[in-house]
Amino acid sequence: MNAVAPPAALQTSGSQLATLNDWVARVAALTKPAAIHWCTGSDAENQTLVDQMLADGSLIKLNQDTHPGSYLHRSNPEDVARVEHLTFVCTPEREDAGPNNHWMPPAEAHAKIDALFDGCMAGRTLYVIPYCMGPIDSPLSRCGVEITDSPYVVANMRIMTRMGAPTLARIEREGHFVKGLHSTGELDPNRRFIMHFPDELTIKSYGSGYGGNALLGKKCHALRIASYQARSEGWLAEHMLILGITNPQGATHYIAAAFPSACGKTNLAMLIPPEGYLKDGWKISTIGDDICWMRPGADGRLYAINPEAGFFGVAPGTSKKSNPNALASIQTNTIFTNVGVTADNQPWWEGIDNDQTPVTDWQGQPYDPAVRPAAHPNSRFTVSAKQCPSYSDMAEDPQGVPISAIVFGGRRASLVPLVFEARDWTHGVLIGAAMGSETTAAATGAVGVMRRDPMAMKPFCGYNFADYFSHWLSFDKDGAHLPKVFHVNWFRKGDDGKFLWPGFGDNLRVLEWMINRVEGKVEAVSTPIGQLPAEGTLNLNGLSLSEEAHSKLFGFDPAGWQAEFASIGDYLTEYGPRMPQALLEEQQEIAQQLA
Ligand code: O2Y
Ligand code: MN
Repeated sequence: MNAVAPPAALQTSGSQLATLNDWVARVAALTKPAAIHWCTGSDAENQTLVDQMLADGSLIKLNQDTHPGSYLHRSNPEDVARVEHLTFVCTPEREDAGPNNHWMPPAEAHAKIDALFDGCMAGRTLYVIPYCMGPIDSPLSRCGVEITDSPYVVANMRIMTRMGAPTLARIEREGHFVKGLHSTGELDPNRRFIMHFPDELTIKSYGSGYGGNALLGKKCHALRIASYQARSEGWLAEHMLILGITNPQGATHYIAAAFPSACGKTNLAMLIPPEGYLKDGWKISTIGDDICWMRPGADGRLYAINPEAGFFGVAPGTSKKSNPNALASIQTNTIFTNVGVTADNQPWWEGIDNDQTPVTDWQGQPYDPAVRPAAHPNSRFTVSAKQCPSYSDMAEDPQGVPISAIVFGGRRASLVPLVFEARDWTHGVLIGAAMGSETTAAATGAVGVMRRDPMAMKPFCGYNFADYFSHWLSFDKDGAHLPKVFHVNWFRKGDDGKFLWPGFGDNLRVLEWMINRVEGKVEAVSTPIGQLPAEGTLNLNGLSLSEEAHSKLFGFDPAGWQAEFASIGDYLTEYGPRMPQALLEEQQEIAQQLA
C-alpha cells in the first residue's frame, strides 16, 4: 500500500497535516485498501478515473458528438435514492437529535458501522478527497475530507465541490475539517447505514454509491453536520435555492427559497422571465439550486453563499420548456445517472420533450414502457454550475450575497393562496415551521394528507427541530436587518383539478411583488395568516385568470385556516417542552384571531 500522507503535489510548504494523515492511516488500517490515492481534482486525474470506469463498465460513454465529455452511470437498481430510514444522527443524548431524526448512541453506531468497514476496501483503492464547501477564500465556507472507495464518487465530488490542493492548504491553516468515510460496500440494502456524529464533525456512510448517501459534501455535510455547526456558530445552513433578480433599473435583490422535494427548486433557481419582463430588461441569475449557508454581516443583513459548485439535478421533467438553462448546462461534461439512452447513445428521460425515443432503459434493458420508465424517476445529472447560462459571478463572491427575502413554499392543492407575507420574523419562523405538502393519490394512495416539512429540512436538520426553531428565532435581535419572509404556493388547484397558476417563468410576477414589498412600493391586505397582495399590486398583465383562480389564488378562507391552525398547534406540541414559547404563542394568537 502507498501514501498515507499526501504527495508533494498536494502539500504546502512544511505541511504535516498530522490530524488528517493520522485519520487516513487509521481508516486504511481498518478498511485495508490495496492502494491509497490523494485526489488533486486535476483534469488528468479525472481522465484516468473516467478511463478506468469506462474499462470496468461503471461508466458508459454517451454520444460524444452531441454530448462531449458526458457519461452515463447505472447504479445498482436497489440503490437509487437517499435512504431516510437508514440515516441516523448520533448525538450523545437522544433528545438532541430530536423526534425529527433517527438516533443511535454514538458508541453503538461507531461499533455497528466500523464492523462493516472492517476490510471492506480489500483489493480496492482508497481515495482521499479534500473538498471545500463554498468559495475557497470565503469565511462562510467550510472544508471536509471524504474517504471513499468509489471513483464515481470522486468524479461527482470534483464537480459538486472545490476539490484539491487549495482546500488542503485551507485545512492546514484552519486545523479542522469534517471527516467523511464512505464505502459502497456490497450495495446490500440490509448492510447500509448513513451515520452522522455532529459532535465529532464526522460522517460514516456504508453500502450505497448513490447521490446524497455517497456524495458526503452535499446533504450529510452541507445540511446535517453544517446545521448543527451553524447553531453553535451563529449562522444558518438551509435547504434553499438562492437567486438574484435584477430589475430594469439594474438593481439586484437576492432571494433564498426553501421547498420540499418535487416542488421545482432547480427550475425556479434558473427561471427565464416571461416575454414582457424580458423585453423590459428583467434578469434572473442563479447562485444555487439546493443549499444556502447564511450569516449576519456587519450591517445586520443576512449574507448567503451556495456551498456547492455544481448541480445534482433530477433529470425527468427537465426540458427546453420547463428549464432551458438546465438543458443548456448539460450538453457537455455531464455525468448522467440512471437515465435511458437513444439508439445513437444520447441521454433520454421522461419529459425531456424532444423528438427522440429511448431504446435502452436505466437498467440497461431494452426499453419497454410496460416494464419500467426509460429513466428512473430519481435519475440525475451532475454538472458544474459554471456551465449554467444564468450562473452568477456573485456565487463566487467570498462575502456572499445579501438576502432581501426568504421564501417558504409547499405543494398545496387547496386552502393556501399564491403568496402571503409574514408580519415579522417570529411569524416568518412559524410559517416555515408549519410548511408542508399534500400527498397525491399517485404517491401514497391517500389524497390530501398533510406532511409537514419545516423549512424543507425534515430529512436534513442535524438536531432537534424545537432547538432549530429557537435558533431561527434568535436572529431577531438589536441591530439585525432581517429579510422579509414570504410563503408561496404554485400548486393551488381549481374545482376541475387543474392548476390555477401558470408557474414557470410567470413565478417572476410573484417575486416582483415580493421585491416591491421589500422596497415598500406596494400595499398589502392584513389578514390573520399574513399580508396578501392588495388588488392590482401583483402584475397579472397578459394572463387570463378565471374568477375562481382570482378568488382562490388571492383569497383567504377563515374556516379552512382555523382547522389548519389547530393542526399546526398539534404539530408543534409533538416536539414537547423544548418548543420555543414564542412560537407557540404566535400560533395561539393567530388561532384566536381565526376563532
Ligand atoms: O436521492 C438522492 O440522493 C438525491 S436527493 C437530492 C439531490 C439534489 C438535491 N436535492 C435532493 C433532495 O432530496 O432534496
Ligand atoms: Mn434538495
